[in-house]
Amino acid sequence: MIDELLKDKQREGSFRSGFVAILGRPNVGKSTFVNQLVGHKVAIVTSRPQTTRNRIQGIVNRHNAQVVLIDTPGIHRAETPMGRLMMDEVKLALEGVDVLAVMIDASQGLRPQDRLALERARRFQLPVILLLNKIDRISKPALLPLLDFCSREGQFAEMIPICALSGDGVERVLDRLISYLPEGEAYFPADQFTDQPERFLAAEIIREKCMIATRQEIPQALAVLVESFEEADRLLRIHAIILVEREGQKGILIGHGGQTMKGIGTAARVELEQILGLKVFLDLRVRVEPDWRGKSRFLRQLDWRRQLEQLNAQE
Ligand SMILES: Nc1nc2c(ncn2[C@@H]2O[C@H](COP(=O)(O)OP(=O)(O)OP(=O)(O)O)[C@@H](O)[C@H]2O)c(=O)[nH]1
Ligand SMILES: [Mg+2]
Repeated sequence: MIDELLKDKQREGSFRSGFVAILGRPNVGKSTFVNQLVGHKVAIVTSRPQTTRNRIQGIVNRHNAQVVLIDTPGIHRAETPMGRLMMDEVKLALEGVDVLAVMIDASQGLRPQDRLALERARRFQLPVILLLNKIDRISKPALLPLLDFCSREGQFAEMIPICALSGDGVERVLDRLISYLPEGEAYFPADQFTDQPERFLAAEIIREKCMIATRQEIPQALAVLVESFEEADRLLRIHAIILVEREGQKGILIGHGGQTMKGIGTAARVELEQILGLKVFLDLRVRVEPDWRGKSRFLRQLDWRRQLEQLNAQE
């Protein structure tokens, strides 16, 4: 039905489509924004910086347009091979996009750490929209001077205050983004909302629950590898390995009498069942892999696009 509507519009020639990359330093709310507009969870969200590690497309369909939002890892000065891989993902996300959106956390103002993202955006001859997120945390009188300051700092096609968490202002952003897209047909069918296969979304949901359950350096030392993902009789069986870097981290993740891991497993299973609409059996194991973030063998294993190629080659 929606497909038919989209096709009608496309025939009329007034339909627009294109790609938008969302850039910004870690933790400003990029993934929250993408999920909010897509209307489905395509990217995990935590209160910790450097949550997103790969570029992820979230597809937004409206009667007059299809907008592919590309969520990216927070831009920072990378110090580990993992960090450098994340910054490579940002680079790849920028290939062939039509518009750029740079997000800042309005409650913290425009910070020196935002400059890396702003500089990156400036290198392209593309319109740049500045999104001032988390306006629920800032008073109205403080917003005007911030807008004024930002307009002197950079040449933005638009500056839009939003609250990605509640959705306040996000449809306006979408309308403005659409206005910069070329006329053209949809790239994806109307029922597809991400390019990330379910198998890897599952790994991400597990990682999110682990990150939420742990503190300090552990959230960033985690990785999740789905070893098998098999559906039979409306039951999805997922076996996954959670990598940590040290024995102590493993102990914390498992918790007293296994309680922490049990909580993680339940939270991940409940959410996966809701997202995938299937009963899920989840088997989680924790493995210590010293310094996996510095080893290219593991980093390759975590690249879902590469993993997908390998899985397809095996078939
Ligand atoms: N108060 C408030 N919090 C927000 C808003 N948007 C996002 N957050 C919170 O900010 C934190 C970071 O959100 P993410 O969406 O993971 O941020 P990100 O920019 O994708 O972070 P990285 O993936 O690490 O680069 C989470 O705790 C969100 O709930 C907002 O509009 N208001
Ligand atoms: Mg993110």
